[in-house]
Amino acid sequence: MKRGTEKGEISYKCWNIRDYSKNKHRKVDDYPYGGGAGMVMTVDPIVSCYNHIKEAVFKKPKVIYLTPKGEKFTNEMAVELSKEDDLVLLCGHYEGIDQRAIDMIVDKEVSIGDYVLTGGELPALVLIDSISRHVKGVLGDDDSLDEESFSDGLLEYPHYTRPAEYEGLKVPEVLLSGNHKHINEYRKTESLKLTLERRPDILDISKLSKEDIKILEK
Ligand code: 6GU
Repeated sequence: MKRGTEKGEISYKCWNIRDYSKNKHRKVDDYPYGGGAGMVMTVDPIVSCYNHIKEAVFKKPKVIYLTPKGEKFTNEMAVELSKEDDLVLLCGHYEGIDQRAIDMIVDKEVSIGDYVLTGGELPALVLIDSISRHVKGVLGDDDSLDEESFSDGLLEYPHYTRPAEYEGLKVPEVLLSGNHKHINEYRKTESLKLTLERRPDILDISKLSKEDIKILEK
């Protein structure tokens, strides 16, 4: 983030919705119509804040509302969103925000997974990190964008670096062999085995070769 910011490739800014409350106590929530537990964020401070933000950008920014009921965030989504000029990440709190704020300004509702957090702030940071690394100038020379986990639909194989032996634990022999055919086979096998064991839900059998199937049958 620091590198991308210094290069001028990305920038980010925080707005506090409370600053847009017209209430003397800077109140931004109220009881839900129809009753029920918890509080709901009111529509006006959100829309006023959005209108203020819109003045600062060239064209209409894409507005993403972070909510546990949103569409599940994926790496694919990160790549798509990295192509946008401006993104507004709207963080809900309490039980949620007034539906009219969503209807008026939100383009997409996004969740980062099946668990409940107290607010959208941490999910917003997750999106910022994941989206930014697809913007040129953000990753350094030693960082890698080829997302082996996910881009080929398999989890990544295990990595090793020096020393070749640590407290009796050795790096697999094949990685020291210099035989790239064998190294690639070893890595593919480890990726396939790990994906089957840990994430069978992402293993797309129709995309596997005969050789891959043989490995998994072992
Ligand atoms: Cl985007 N918001 C909240 N509050 N909880 C979540 C979430 C978002 N994604 C997963 N859990």
